[in-house]
Amino acid sequence: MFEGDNLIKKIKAKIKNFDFKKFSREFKKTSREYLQTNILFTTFVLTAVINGCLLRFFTVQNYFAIKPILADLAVVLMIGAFGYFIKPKNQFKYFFTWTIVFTAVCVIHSIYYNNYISFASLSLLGTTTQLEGMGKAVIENIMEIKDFSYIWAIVTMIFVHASLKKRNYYEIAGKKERGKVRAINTFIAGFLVLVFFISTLTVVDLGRLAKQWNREYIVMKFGIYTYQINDIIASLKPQISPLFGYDNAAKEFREYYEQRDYEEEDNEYTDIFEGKNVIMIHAESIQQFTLDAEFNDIPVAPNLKKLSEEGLYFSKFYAQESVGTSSDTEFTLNTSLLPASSGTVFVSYWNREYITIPKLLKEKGYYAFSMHGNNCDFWNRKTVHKKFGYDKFYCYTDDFDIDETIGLGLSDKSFFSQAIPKIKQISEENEKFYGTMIMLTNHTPFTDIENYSDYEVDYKYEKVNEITGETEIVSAPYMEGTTLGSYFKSVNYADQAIGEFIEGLDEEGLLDDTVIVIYGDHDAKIKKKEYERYYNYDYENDTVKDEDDPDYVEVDYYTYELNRKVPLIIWTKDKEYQKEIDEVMGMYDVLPTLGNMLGISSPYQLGHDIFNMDNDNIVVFPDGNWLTDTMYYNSQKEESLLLDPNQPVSVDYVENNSQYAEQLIDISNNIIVYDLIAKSNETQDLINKYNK
Ligand code: GP9
Ligand code: MN
Repeated sequence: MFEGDNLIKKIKAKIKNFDFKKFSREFKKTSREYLQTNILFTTFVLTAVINGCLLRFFTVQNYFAIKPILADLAVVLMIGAFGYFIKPKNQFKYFFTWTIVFTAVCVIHSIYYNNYISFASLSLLGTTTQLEGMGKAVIENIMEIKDFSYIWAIVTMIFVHASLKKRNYYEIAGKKERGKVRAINTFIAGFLVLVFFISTLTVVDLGRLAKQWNREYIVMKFGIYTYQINDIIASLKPQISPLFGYDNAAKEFREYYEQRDYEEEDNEYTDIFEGKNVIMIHAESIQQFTLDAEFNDIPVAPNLKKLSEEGLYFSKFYAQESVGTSSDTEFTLNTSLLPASSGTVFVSYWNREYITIPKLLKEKGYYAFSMHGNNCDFWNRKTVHKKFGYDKFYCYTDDFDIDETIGLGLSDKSFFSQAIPKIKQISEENEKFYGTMIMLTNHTPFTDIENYSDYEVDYKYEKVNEITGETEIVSAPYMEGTTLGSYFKSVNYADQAIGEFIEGLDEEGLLDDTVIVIYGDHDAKIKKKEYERYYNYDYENDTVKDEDDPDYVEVDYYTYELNRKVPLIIWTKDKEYQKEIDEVMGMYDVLPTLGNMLGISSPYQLGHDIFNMDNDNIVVFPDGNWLTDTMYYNSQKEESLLLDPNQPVSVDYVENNSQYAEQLIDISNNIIVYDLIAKSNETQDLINKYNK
């Protein structure tokens, strides 16, 4: 007989003789004893884990998914374990402090998600002025009762503690509890849950956790607490990560630029604006759909509409911003790179070398300036603009008289009117110039505008008066009193300001040799449900049409995402170039496209000249989503929408584009984190020139 057979026999006998009843009795007894002497700890664990689920319920909506529950449990157990090193009568302080921390994490992310449809990142705390400025927006716009529902955990802990104290629980537990043993056992239990959780992860999951750009995905798979810990580590990354992984990043970077099949050919737009002045109008939060919107036959943005018809109008143009919003757009537009995967370039990676439009134009004898009516240090602009090659940044009280404040700072109308004499002077002192005008008034929460605007967003219609029998005009509130309604008023104001600016420039003769470029910097981050009212208003009953109504327009994830597009207009007074370009295009295509017209390009640009694309452009978003003329791909859910159902695509198409998107995000992020442009031999000569 073999040894193995003997062993199997023994095991079989053991199983046969195993007293299941006794085992289950003992298990029940031990569990009961455990629970009776660990009430506070159990409450702590349960409240934290339930809050993790609740947060996912209100945000990414996978509340019962097992993976994030395991991850939350592991984190809470391992942190909670240390509480057992404290005597029972003092343990409340420890567990309660952590309950407050966990609850705060949920509340903060819940509020943030409401507004940004993403999770907050600590790396944004880098600029305190950022917080000050956003404070108002946060309070006025985005807090909802559900964001505070997590506080039940704190209340429960207080309640449980009070009742335990009353029945002498802590003294009894103090006699029974062997703190160190319990601490170690609990920690091991947490660790085992963690190991089990890790065993369920895929390579993609781990890769995304490390890269941190797909925030929603991380919370969906790893839970909010792991996300938070990961985010703290990631926010230390600017200091730490350049110390690791450089060789790999540099190799990938070299290979990418050596091997990529990229050559911008000349086309009918090449050098058309060579030597002309350029004024870029950074139109805060203007979305493309506002150009076609009207209320009671009065258009919301008549000036922008007119400019779009008189110039080159890119009607499917998308910003590619991440958590750095305005600043990310400035970065992507000026460099044709994507924003940083964690943190923001303007705050954490501004001191790297980038090839920017102002630097490239300065090589051609331009004077470069930027202007903004808000705090000079907001988004660290004062430092960054200098680094990006602007000769001067005109900002707030340093250069403007703050004679009218709307929302976050100087009103756009005052900003533009004060800017004109400055631009006049610049034009007199310099042969040619490149200027960026960063608008401000149309910034969330849009409420201040109600005091300045007489634009109406109600619904006026004719109705027969039942008493007099006469037809009269009546008004239904429609978008009045809603955030989207205030937004339309605010866009109308911004549109007027742009109109006045262009008129003013013309009066000073500043348009004759100048190209005006207007771009929306990102969408207005207005909630989906606001659009439901806009598209489905029943004016007769002042309600929103029912979902069953045949005319009901559904605003789903894809409708919302596709509607985030912003206008891009390239306009000259002579209206020589008029065309609507309706291929999808991203912010990173501006440098290659406009650059071709001005005679500049960056060797590291990741976008393309849209006029060289044959309906095959791809817009890669910093969260890994991508858009082509054929498909919108949601990388968080790994789902997609086919834009033209008659044009099906292959599995390869999706895979190749997803890989391409990841590659661009990686290359770009490596350039940013490891300062690869500065370190590349090729660019050293160029950079020396710029920094003269
Ligand atoms: C702040 C303004 C707005 O000065 O540019 O920035 P945002 O909040 O859109 O990033
Ligand atoms: Mn902005």
